[in-house]
Amino acid sequence: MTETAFKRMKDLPSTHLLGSGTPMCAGCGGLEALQQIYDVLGSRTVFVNAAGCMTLLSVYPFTPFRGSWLYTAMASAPAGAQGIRDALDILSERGELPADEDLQVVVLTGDGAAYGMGLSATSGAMERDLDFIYICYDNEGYGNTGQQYSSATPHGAATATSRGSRGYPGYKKDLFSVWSAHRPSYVATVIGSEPLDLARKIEKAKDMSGPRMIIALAPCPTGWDYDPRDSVDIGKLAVKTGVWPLKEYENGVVSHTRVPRDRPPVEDYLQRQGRFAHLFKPGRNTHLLAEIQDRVDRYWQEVV
Ligand SMILES: Cc1ncc(C[n+]2csc(CCOP(=O)(O)OP(=O)(O)O)c2C)c(N)n1
Ligand code: SF4
Ligand SMILES: [Mg+2]
Repeated sequence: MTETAFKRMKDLPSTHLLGSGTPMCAGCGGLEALQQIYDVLGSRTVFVNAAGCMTLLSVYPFTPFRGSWLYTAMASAPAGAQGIRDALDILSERGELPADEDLQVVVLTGDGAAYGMGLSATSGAMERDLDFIYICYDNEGYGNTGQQYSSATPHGAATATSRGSRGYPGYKKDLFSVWSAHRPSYVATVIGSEPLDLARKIEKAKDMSGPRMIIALAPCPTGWDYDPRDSVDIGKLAVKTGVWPLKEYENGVVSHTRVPRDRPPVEDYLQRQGRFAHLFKPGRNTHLLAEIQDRVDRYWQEVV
């Protein structure tokens, strides 16, 4: 990129994340959420990123962010965040960092890192009451390496490493509860297709201190196998059918920010995605579909 083009990018006022020219898939639900989140957080943010799709946003020495970016090993992003927070605090104590130049430290990882490989480092960071925000964009698989299953993959989904008529035999880990059990300042689920709910939660997190944990379900046309133009519809269906509860944890209390009434059948969500096609063709897997619906129903019976 020429210096003039770089200067022009820096002058653009409309959005904090400069999306043009990024090598992401069309319709990426993770990027959709990140764009909205960054617009609320603003450029006084340093992202600490573990390997995943969003890493492709950064091509050394450039990123599309107005703020800063640090890349870490996959399991270590929260440890990297600790180092940055400590350095900023030391500068501040020495009087070398004016308050209005302090940065919000934000971990950005996929579900492979958040639900699995980086969970130990995250647990430690919450235990130390690290002042940071963690954003997990959850595309329910190891997307960047070809959508192998992760601990966030839903039951029955086909992935590169769970093929066959029943798909993934495991169950999606309840990261919201795992994180909440650490009693951090804040935990919330969001999705880019519900922008007002997302903005309200990120604004709230921005004004708090301590560990603030966000999980954004990230519809992924490439890994979930659907037309990129359907990303917003599929995201909305995840919420309407009750598959993706929108909720928050604060001071030991979990509250739902949207309780879907008259939930359409989960099938309406599953049918739109090639990763669940084996549940419908060549014949309906009635047993598995009923099991998936039953788990969602039981979740909401306990809520209301
Ligand atoms: C220790 C380690 N193991 C494996 C990899 C290879 N790797 C790079 S990106 C990636 C997928 C990460 O999945 P996730 O965190 O869900 O992010 P996504 O790719 O889905 O955005 C993997 C396995 C790595 N970088 N480091
Ligand atoms: S694989 Fe999925 S999460 Fe990764 S860039 Fe493509 S759409 Fe986004
Ligand atoms: Mg992933």
